Amino acid sequence: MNIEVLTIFPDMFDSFLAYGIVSRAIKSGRIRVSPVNIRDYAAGKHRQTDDRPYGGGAGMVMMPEPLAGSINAARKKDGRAKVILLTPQGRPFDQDTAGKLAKESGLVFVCGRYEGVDERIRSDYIDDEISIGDYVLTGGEIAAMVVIDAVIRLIPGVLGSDESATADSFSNGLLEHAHYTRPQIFRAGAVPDVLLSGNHAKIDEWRLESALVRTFLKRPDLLEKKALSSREKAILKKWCDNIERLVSGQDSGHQGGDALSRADTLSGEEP
Ligand code: 4H3
Repeated sequence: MNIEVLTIFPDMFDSFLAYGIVSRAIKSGRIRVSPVNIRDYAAGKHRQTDDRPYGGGAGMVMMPEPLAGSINAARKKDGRAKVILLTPQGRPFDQDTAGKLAKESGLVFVCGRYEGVDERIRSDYIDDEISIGDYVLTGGEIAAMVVIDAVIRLIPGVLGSDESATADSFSNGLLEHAHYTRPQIFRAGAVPDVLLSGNHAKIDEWRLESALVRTFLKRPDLLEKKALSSREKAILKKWCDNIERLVSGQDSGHQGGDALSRADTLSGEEP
């Protein structure tokens, strides 16, 4: 995949492109990322890229000519490339959008600064507007890095075989299960026995239960959107039943029962 990033601060991308999976994907030739200085397409002695807003008011606006020049140059290299503006007014970015963008042959990211880009650029040169969340940044560059990072890890071959498992962490609509590594005891916390058992069916079951419970506690909105499998429903039902048993035990004046500890597989490992 060919990615061009149009920005007045191309050097901001140096460290982003120099490390980890992103750098490896570039070295392997699976992606090419070219930051382009919009100023290279600006005219005049001062190579100005921003100007005062018509109608007055505070702040500056990105001038249309340098943006049009840099977008046209990118389009000339790859006529099929999709041109994306990073803006708080864009479509909310999510894993689903990342997956769709990963199938494109080329992407051009337009990074605004100041109050944003001239409206005629937005209407005539931009294919898609994306927002990484409901907050305002000083420029589109960090938002572009977020989108590029999420997209390239979904391109076939970019993740190694031992990394690729994490690719379906969000695409199954759930948060990931808890993770543990050595040591087996850290402060007061022990690694759950099931993870040491070598029983992979039991481990899969525990991980699905961990993912479901964490999603319920931290992001119930994700469960509402998701079509649950019968296995997933059964796991959540087990938690319901255990809580019901605990509550009805309290109603009949019973003290200190162990209904919740009967939620065997997780028994207190989840927050
Ligand atoms: C994107 C860009 C937030 C997001 C951005 C986001 C500065 C765009 C300026 C730059 C405009 C003001 N802020 N949520 N900021 O994805 O050029 O909007």
